[in-house]
Amino acid sequence: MAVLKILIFPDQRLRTVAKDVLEINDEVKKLSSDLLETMYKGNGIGLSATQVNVHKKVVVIDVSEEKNSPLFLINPKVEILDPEEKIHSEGCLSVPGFYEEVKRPRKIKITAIDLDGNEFSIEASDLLSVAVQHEMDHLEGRIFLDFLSNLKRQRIKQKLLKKFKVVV
Ligand code: QAP
Ligand code: CO
Repeated sequence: MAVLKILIFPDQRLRTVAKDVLEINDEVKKLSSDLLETMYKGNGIGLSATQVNVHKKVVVIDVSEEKNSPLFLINPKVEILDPEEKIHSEGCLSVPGFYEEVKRPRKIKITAIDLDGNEFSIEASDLLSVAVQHEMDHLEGRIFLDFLSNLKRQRIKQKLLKKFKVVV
């Protein structure tokens, strides 16, 4: 396993749309375990391949307290089960130090492939629902800051540009 370098907003590479994984091979398994290690190291609850500059549809999530229940989502698809929007405070390992409230549909059904190549579906609400929607946005090149006002996003951008060496 290896800890990978995480792209920091406003790095334009975070805007790349990820491609479907065509085969669950050793490369995808290595990427998944590296993503998990990178996420745990950063005290995150979710991380997408996009954030480590690999543009494949791979996401890892672990919303457990004990950090012992990783969920790997390959080629995830989402269906909204309850469109009623719920507000949740979100952060992102690519936007360190900033948390903002975002509204999203409260209940979803996720269908994805696991690391054995089997399709599975789960229903999610609460934190897991937020985390899946947040990470799936990354695969489409979207960031939770896109849901904020331009003013708020610009302020966060300026602060991160000052603090980190961001490639724009
Ligand atoms: C996405 O985010 C998420 O600013 C995952 O200094 C966030 O793991 C889904 C993190 C909230 C649902 C709710 C952020 C770590 C981690 C930071 C994360 C930081 C250190 C964010
Ligand atoms: Co994120």
